[in-house]
Amino acid sequence: EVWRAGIRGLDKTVDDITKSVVNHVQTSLARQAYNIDDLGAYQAAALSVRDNLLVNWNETQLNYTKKNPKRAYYLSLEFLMGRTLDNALLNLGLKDEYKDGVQKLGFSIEDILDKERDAALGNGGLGRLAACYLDSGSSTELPLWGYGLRYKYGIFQQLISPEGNQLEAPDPWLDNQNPWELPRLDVTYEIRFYGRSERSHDGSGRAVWAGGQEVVAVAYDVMIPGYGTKTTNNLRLWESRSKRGFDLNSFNAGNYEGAVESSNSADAITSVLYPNDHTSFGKELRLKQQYFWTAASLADIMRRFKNQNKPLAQFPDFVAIQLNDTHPTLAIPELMRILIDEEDLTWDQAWTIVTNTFFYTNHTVLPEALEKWPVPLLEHVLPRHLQIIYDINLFFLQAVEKKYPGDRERLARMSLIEEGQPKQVRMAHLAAIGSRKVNGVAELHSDLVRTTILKDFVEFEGLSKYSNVTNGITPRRWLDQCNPELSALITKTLAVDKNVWLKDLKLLKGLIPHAEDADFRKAWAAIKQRNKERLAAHVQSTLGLTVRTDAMFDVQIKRIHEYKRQTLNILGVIHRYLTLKVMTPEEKAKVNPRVVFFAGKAAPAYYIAKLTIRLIVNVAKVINGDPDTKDYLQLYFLPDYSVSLAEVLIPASDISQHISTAGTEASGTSNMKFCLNGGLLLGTVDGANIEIAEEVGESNVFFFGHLTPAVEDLRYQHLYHPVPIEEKCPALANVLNQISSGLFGNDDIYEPLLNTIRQNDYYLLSDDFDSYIAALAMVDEAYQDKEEWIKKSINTTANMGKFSSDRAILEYAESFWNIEPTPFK
Ligand code: 26W
Repeated sequence: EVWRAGIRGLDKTVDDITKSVVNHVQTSLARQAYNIDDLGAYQAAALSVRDNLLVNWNETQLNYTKKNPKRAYYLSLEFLMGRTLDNALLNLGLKDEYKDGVQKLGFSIEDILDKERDAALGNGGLGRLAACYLDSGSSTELPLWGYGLRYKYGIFQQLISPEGNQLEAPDPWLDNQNPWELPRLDVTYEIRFYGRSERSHDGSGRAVWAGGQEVVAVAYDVMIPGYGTKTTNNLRLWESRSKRGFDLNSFNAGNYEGAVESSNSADAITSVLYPNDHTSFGKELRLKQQYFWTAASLADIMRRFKNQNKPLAQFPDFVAIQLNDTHPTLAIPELMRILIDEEDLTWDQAWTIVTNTFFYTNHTVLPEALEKWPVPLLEHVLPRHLQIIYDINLFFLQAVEKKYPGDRERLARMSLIEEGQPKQVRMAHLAAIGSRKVNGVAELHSDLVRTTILKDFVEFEGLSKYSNVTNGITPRRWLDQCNPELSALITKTLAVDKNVWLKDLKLLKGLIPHAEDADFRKAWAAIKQRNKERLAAHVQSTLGLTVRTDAMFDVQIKRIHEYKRQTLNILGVIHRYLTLKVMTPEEKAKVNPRVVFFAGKAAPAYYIAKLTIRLIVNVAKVINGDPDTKDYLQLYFLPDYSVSLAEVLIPASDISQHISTAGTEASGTSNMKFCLNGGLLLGTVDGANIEIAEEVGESNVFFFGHLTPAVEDLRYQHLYHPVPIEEKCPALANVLNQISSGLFGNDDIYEPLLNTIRQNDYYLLSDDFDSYIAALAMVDEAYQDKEEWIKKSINTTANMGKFSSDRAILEYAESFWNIEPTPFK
């Protein structure tokens, strides 16, 4: 109660709340309270909550201005925020009051919450991680700001055609106005593109970047409330606008239209989020997005620093900038440009500042995901930056040459420039040498970064720069908010206030002894059951499909990608179906019914991933319609996966699948969300699965498949000593042949997908299929013993404390950024 009373700004009682909501209906929305619908009620409630956040937000910024601590800035091209209202209410501790308040006005809080559209400014893991880190930054009271882009269209809306094809529709998420953003029309910067790099005429000989096009960046601020604290940090998103300079020449020539018309190209920069993850296309507009955002963010950071009147050499004492993957790497040459061309520092002075300011997190080692920009494109769009990159490269390679004289191959491998037609700039190399620290996102992945893609750099610069911070998730959204009943049971059982354990997640260990208590297990299982019913009700109301709830719920939800191997899962489902088809009624009676859920988007141009969706949808039609099997196996592809859909699916899962080819999934974060909610994990020895098993115990995880060190060899075998699939894995060959023979549609539409396995099978499905099927059988067997299963579920949740994003963000704060919690009364 004390912490809540302390953070209240304006509205304290249910009466205050109803008054403030009605006031917003009448003044902000200009409507009458008696004819307001759920959407109007949502908007008014959101504006009322926003008033409360604003009080804290203002005080937070004032606190920072007064104390002037070192600050960290998280630069991310994606922030996958999801909905805000429920989270804001929980973080403010005002959920019950608002529930009562809107009820007094004749509304249900659930209906109102459901009216909010997701803010889906991200593709998947990397963007959702950024959102969790912001929540944790505020909750641990760190001076941490986010910088990103205010896309007009978020990740596309996914529709599934009757044939099972993914169709993409735009996501105009701002159409109903966004109550959570504050336009800052006074915070603007002019960002240049194209033009030329010249020598100045003032005798100094320094470079001047001139001409080209100028675009205006306008700030929009999003408040990030901490849980149980007043600290409310800021996420600043940039919008591009054309510079509406009035063209007097056109005007005088009688061309009024031409004079007021703005060019589309300026607005285009922040119009849409690129929907690719793990593939880089080298598109000019994407390059412009990256520069526009990093230049605006750096200008803003520099302006804030300069307000303090400190020498530039102290910049790294007040500023740490985290690069979320290589997407913001242009910030490195941009800061060099500012320091050399505008501030007149020497190269060495500038480079010292730069390399003490930036930190780089790598999120993938897949070669197709490593960003490279064609030199001719960079030269055209950012001529001065290309010169700076060449200079960085020159000095760097000179140092390498000094340490390894005559080692030309090493120089070629380490160069920022990859030879070829055209030459390309390797952004991961630039990010690595321009940063103070480089990290991967789980132990195994950080090892792979050190031993594969950045091996030469570790050798040259030393191991201590290359480290690990295992990812985390916020337990506020991913337990308290999405699974309120489980959260309440945990609070009651631990007998501590929920605001204590939600901020010190290791306290969950206190649940371990209760796994032996039959009443507790009963309560635990009943909550899982109600979460399954909640999911079934959601599927019923959104898709009109009836899901049985007395079965095991088996879930795989994530971007559709070959390396994540949804294909392995669907082939496993078909294998199960074929097995059921030949069973006697007696055998079937022993089968444990299973409902398999898939959800996830495929990049619009990713043909094989789209075929996978099509296969899943068509297999579902056959299986769900087959009277022989439908009591034992159901299959659903839920369209338009989103943060909000994940919040319903995750608490309902008994088992979830994280089955990437070993060494390909950097971390995974949904694996953590499932386990925190008492779902067990079926997975490969990859990413954070490994650390989850270390924490919860291997007996509570179902592992299968080859290990990372074997992968390279197996791929070599596939290429040079291929064994026919019939011989190598007859069970898999049979499944593939059944698909080819038309069991799920009588054409050869799936052949290109099946051929990826029959031919070089890069992701090793044929190597892992048998052990996958065996693992599924072990899951079935374990599930038969309900009491044991519930114990596993409880012990899993109890041991997930490590994976709080509070732990992760504090690791960044302490070992990288050197920033400290900065609370205020
Ligand atoms: C240039 C195209 C592009 C776009 C996005 C390449 C790569 C990306 C991201 C780095 C992909 C991504 O989201 N990676 C995921 O990051 C998560 C957070 O660290 C990890 O949990 C996932 O394993 C990783 O795939």
